[in-house]
This record gives sequence, C-alpha cells and structure tokens, in this order.
Amino acid sequence: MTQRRLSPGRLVAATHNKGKVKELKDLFEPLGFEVVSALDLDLEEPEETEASFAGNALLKARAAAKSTGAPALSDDSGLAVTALGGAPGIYSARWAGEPRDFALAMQKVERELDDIGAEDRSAKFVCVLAMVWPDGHEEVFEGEVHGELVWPPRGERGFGYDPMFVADGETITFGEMDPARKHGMSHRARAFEKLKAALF
Ligand code: ITT
Repeated sequence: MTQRRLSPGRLVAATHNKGKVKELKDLFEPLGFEVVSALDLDLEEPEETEASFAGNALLKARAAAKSTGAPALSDDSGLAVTALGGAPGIYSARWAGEPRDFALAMQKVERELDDIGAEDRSAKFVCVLAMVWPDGHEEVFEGEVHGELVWPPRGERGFGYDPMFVADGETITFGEMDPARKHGMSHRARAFEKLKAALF
C-alpha cells in the first residue's frame, strides 16, 4: 500500500470546540495549512456514540469528510484521573454539562477526589487525532501528557481542564502557561508530532 501524504492546503478541523480550533490552527498553520473548522462551516455536530477516544475521533472526522468532500481532521481528547479509574475520560466534555461550564466540571473532579479521600492526584490528558480522506482512507494518532491535579484552579489561558493540570516537571498549570510552551509538551502536540512523522 502506498504511504498516504498530507499536502499543505485546506484542512477541515472536525471540531466545534473553540479551544481545540485555536490549538489546531497554531499547530497546522505554520506548515502552510488553511484550517477551516466545523464551526466556521456550520457542520452538524455528530453524537459521540463510541466507547473510546479513537472511535469518537474517527466518527467525527468521517462525518466531516463526508459532508465536505475534503480531508478532515478530528480531535477526541480528555482528562483521565488515575484515582477515578480514568474518569472523566471520553466523558470530559459531558462532565461540563450543557451549556459547557468547565469551572463546574473541575469542581466535580475535585469533589469526587475529595469524596474518596484520594491522595493520588495524578492524571493525564489524552488526545487522538483522526485524519479521514473523502475516499475512505483513515489514520489515527495518539498522544498523552502526564501530570498532577491542583486545587484551586489557576490561570485564564488554554481551555477545559487546563487550570487544574500541572504537567510532570512543571510548576505552573496549563491555564497559566504560554500557549507556545503548552504546544511543546501537550497531548495534542504529541499526537501531532506522530501525525507529522507519518503523513508529511
Ligand atoms: P468536539 O467533539 O467538537 O471536538 P468537544 O469539546 O466535545 O469538541 P471532546 O468530546 O473530545 O471534544 O471532549 C474533550 C474535552 O476534554 C474538552 O471539552 C476539554 O474539556 C477536555 N480537553 C481536551 N483537551 C484539553 C486541553 O488541551 N486542555 C484542557 N482540557 C482539554
């Protein structure tokens, strides 16, 4: 089978999450891609019915590739807390309710750790990037970053659970960190490095 390459051009980011759109633009635009999001294109948001990050990532990218006829990139990601058996995991966005409220989602994580008297505050962010071409070719890349949860949350940068996450070897949260520095170590950046190595 010939190795599939991704040539710079228009890329549909199959996500409705503004924080992800910004980070995916930061990662892909310096390489000559024009990133157009599902938000910009007003694409329908598919229901995430799969039980894994990869399953949900593929489902979102397939839907966007099908409705646009262009290569689509999706991101399914989340926070997995060791003492909570990996929760919220694939339910990370849903823990924030509707409309999304991540102050509330972070409080829920903290409350659940408190309820079980957890001493282990380790956690990881996981990101699966799925690339789907209109002819049905698919590729999946996964990245993780390990760290610790802090309370109270700190910082206004980033998105989602960033204000309560300190990556191993760091002292500040992702919410306090310069975005360029987060892109040097994040789960999304690590999945992106694998994508680059395979497709560029
Ligand atoms: P799309 O499905 O439209 O892409 P979503 O927000 O619903 O958007 P997910 O189902 O993948 O996406 O949920 C991932 C959640 O995990 C996301 O809403 C964040 O709260 C959290 N998350 C993922 N990456 C993160 C990061 O870099 N920093 C903080 N939180 C992150």
